[in-house]
Amino acid sequence: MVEQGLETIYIEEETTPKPALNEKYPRLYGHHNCPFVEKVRLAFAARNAVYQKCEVDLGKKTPWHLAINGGLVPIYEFPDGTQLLESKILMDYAEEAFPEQGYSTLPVDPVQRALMRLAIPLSEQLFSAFYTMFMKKAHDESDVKNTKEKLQKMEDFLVQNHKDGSSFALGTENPTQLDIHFHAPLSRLEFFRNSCFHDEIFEPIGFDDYPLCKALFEAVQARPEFEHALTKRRPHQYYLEKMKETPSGHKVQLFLPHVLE
Ligand SMILES: N[C@@H](CCC(=O)N[C@@H](CS)C(=O)NCC(=O)O)C(=O)O
Repeated sequence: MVEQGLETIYIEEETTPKPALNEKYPRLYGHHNCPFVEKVRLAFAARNAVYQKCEVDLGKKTPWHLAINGGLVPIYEFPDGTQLLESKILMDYAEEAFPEQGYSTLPVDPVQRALMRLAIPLSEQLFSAFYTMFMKKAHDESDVKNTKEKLQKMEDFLVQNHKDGSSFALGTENPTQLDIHFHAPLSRLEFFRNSCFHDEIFEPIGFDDYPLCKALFEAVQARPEFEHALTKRRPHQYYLEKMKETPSGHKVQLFLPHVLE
């Protein structure tokens, strides 16, 4: 058997067999553009943890992937075949498995940790608000209003917790899990800028009117340890272009190969 290292594997066809277990390193099955997988990559990057990437075409799911968890990513697989699912579980795993490496993405103070967990749903609410706009593709005032309200809630949280010298949500030196969660919808909003959805989504929402949200996005993007873990603008915009050609109400599954870094 050929020894597997850290080279990225691509699963591009429904008939592609499951790759042999990597005997040396864990493997993250994912997709470059998936925000849940991105969160896991960032949490692992903060802990300087090494794994092999396996990029999956979610429009051409293999039977073995469907059998694992219905065809979702992320999946984290150990050399012995044990698999862990769910992005939040994996973010905590990264934190607990590598305590001596990199930095912690949890605030030290338990009150701040609790605040962080209370605030995570703000990112999920923002995501679903603009995803609704994006799925409909038609301009709808109530969707714009809803998205702006959710963005304002995030901005208010950032104002309340702001500390001079930090653009992160809890005023920390390094990003926390909350920054990783907030960054996911904020980056997808920012990536509408100058995209094929600029006029329909970016302009009416007015992302630039939420300065602390924007500063958080920029601070996460500027971290050198995240450089190879972040979803890049151009691959995301390929997906937006495909979405633009698709009838309203229809989803585009994250595809391969030309969306890659
Ligand atoms: N609760 C899961 C959600 C993961 C998820 O929805 N991933 C999307 C890609 S962004 C997916 O795998 N979609 C495939 C599908 O819906 O069939 C997590 O947090 O890990």
